[in-house]
Amino acid sequence: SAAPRPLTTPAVPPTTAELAGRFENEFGRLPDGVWQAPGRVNLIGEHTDYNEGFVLPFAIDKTARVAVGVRADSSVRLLSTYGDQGVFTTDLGNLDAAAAKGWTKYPLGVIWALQQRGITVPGLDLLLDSNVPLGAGLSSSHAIECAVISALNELTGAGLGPEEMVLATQQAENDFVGAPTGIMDQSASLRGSKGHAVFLDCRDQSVRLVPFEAEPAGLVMLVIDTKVSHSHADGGYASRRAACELGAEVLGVKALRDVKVGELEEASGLLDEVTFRRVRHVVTENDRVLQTVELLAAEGPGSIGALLDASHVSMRDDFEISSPELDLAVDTARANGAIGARMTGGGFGGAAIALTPLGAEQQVRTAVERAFSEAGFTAPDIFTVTPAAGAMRIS
Ligand code: GAF
Repeated sequence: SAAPRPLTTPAVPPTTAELAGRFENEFGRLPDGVWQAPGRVNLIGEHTDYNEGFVLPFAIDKTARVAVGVRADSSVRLLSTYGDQGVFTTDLGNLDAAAAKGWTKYPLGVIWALQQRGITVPGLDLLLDSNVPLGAGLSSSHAIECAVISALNELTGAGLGPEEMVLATQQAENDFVGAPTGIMDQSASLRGSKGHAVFLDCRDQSVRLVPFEAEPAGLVMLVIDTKVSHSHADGGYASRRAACELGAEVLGVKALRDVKVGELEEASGLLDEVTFRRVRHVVTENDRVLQTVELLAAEGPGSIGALLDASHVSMRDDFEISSPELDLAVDTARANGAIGARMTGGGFGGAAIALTPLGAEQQVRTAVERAFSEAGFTAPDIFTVTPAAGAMRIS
């Protein structure tokens, strides 16, 4: 079962110049550049990505930044501003996931995935700083991977396009880190755009940027980080994925993307009860993503609350990936004025989002904090997010 996270991120991130200075102190010269990549919130479309379906995440205004300097030898030296861990040193010829400590498996996985593509990666020194909350379901690991692959794509001259970078980071996660995740998170981080959500068709990676701004609609997007860690390398995520694959196989389709809502009744007779509920979540969730995109265009953010709510219920009851903390966050936010709320990300902990009228923000915050305290849960971290730019070089 989930445990509270040990690490917290510093309240005030260092400036880019301070990061370069810290790099120089540690590694004896300035970095060749600094790259950043954001975490993400998924507005809607959960566990649909590996079913070749639709997702609607947005990049958030919290980022991982990496200062990187190329070395003349084949050493890889990794350090983070989290502080206590010191420099982790390994060699390009000896990339070993089992030996990687903590976050270092993410940059090492990216290097490995590039090598798998025949790209020659040089030895390097790397300093990481991130203010994406760790293990909160906001894609802190993909933010690191996307910052690293952006840096290495440029430093090696590999010239990969965003679709190939997405697949390389997915391979790093799947085959190096050991988490059988899809392509949503890195797509949001690499392809996000300020003021937009990323409407992604996971079958062909086509993207449409959908304007999404809460504030002009008198709303704010609150993130309620339950502080309960999750890991996609644990069994829950993999077992949900396996159930989806079984469902697709029994129903005779390439992926659950190919099943329509109107076909669910017939499917119920072919599947065992649990697999049917997993399938129903994915099929209805895909439909909700399409409805959300249409409603946003027609009526704006104030119109999507009921779809967010329905998504949460589906994850809670059919896909069974919520948690008592997430349910309490969602229910309390709704009871205190949020127009829609759902858990976001892979589940089993992490964060919920609550689309909230500006005038109700304080009431929602206070009510959720009180409810958590009364339930004996760890105090949540509640903050606002806005859709922000995707990965880029910043120095
Ligand atoms: C995690 C995974 F990394 C994504 O690929 C996606 O499956 C998500 O969980 C659930 O929607 O963030």
